[in-house]
Amino acid sequence: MPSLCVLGLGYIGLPTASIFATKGLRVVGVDVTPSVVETINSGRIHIQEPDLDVLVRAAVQSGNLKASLKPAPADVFILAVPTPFLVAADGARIPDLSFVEAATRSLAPVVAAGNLIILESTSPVGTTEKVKSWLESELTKIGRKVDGLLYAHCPERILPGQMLKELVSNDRLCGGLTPAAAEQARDLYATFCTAQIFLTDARTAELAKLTENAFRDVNIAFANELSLICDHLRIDVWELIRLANRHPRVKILQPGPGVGGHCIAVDPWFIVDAAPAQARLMRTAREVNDSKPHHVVAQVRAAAGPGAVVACLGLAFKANIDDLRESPSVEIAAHLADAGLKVLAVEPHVTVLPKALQGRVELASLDDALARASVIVLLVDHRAFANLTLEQLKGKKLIDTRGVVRS
Ligand code: SAJ
Repeated sequence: MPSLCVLGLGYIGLPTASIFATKGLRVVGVDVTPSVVETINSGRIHIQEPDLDVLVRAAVQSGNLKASLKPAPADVFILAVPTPFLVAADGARIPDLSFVEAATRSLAPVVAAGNLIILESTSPVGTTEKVKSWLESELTKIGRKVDGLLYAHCPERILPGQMLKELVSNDRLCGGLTPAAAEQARDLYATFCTAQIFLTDARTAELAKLTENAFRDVNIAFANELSLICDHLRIDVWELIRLANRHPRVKILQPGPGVGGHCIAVDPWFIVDAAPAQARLMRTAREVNDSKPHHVVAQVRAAAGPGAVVACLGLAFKANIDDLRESPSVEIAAHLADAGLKVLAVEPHVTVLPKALQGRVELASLDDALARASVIVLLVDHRAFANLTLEQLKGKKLIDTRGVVRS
């Protein structure tokens, strides 16, 4: 069995490294943050995902997973570091590949002939080719010559909240810079992946991953745009979508307070950056989704008198998870506090508010918030809010961005 070195122990790298380790491969997981390395080596985790703690504990206890600050020699290297974007002065979103470049260059002292280097990070088209040229230039710099390196892009498609299930059961793409690289990557993932593994070239795999998230973003934007149209025309958008979806070929998604998370709100920009003249629909979808939190803030401000108490139900970026990063709900709560309203946040999945809200917003229980607030803004369709009724909210103003509260 090949040995592995996984660079980046976040939401993708940690489950991936751990599942390989539990299948008997020897894995060194690398992270630049000392506390992450210590936490994992003690069999604990620094991120939240159902059952990930059990998997990581099993991987560490088996002796097959070791975390380290520095890469170690291995047969296969997997890059699973973040690929965010930077906002330029003119507002353009520019992919930030600095983490991928740094991780790639860090491999130069340890790679050996015939090693396979897999880029798992969601990346703009052409990044796998860049990985090759960064590594080659770093090898030249340190005076090493390493033959026969193979490169592939194998994007991750797992859904936060169901990662461990989807890691095993989702179909995978292996895009090689050469067919041999794609084949080797396929053989590796077949260790744990029970679904189909499709081979392609690296550029197609890169664009396929971006396309999947752009597709979802455009579809969510359609639903969000409908919600704006319905607000304008005083039509119930939930009823409208329910009825339109009775058509056999119509499947409209659900509107919400905006699109959060680290993928769908980011990846379409990589396509827009690469093909700005062509990617008109994707750019507009991003703009529609990014504007939705401002629409919600305007609705709440119109409903709330000066100094009113507003209850924000949910802060996570989507239902039934505790991930508050890049969450439109957090953005909305912050804007409402800025507007001088007293904001109570109800988020059953956390015990501490994110920094952006600390000292400005009060974390409250659902009962407390419902008793004190005159305006209720439902932001996340958590199971904890599923039984709310209009009767319970009598006398209060309700802005239900997820269509949860029923009569
Ligand atoms: N949302 C809506 N309405 C909907 C569906 C979603 O407003 O009908 C919102 C959610 O509330 C959330 C955002 O969109 O704020 C994104 O949520 P999501 O569940 O659609 O997706 P993510 O970001 O959790 O995970 C996505 C997935 N991609 C696709 O479904 C195409 C996942 O498979 C990817 O692996 C992941 O991005 C990633 O890492 O790229």
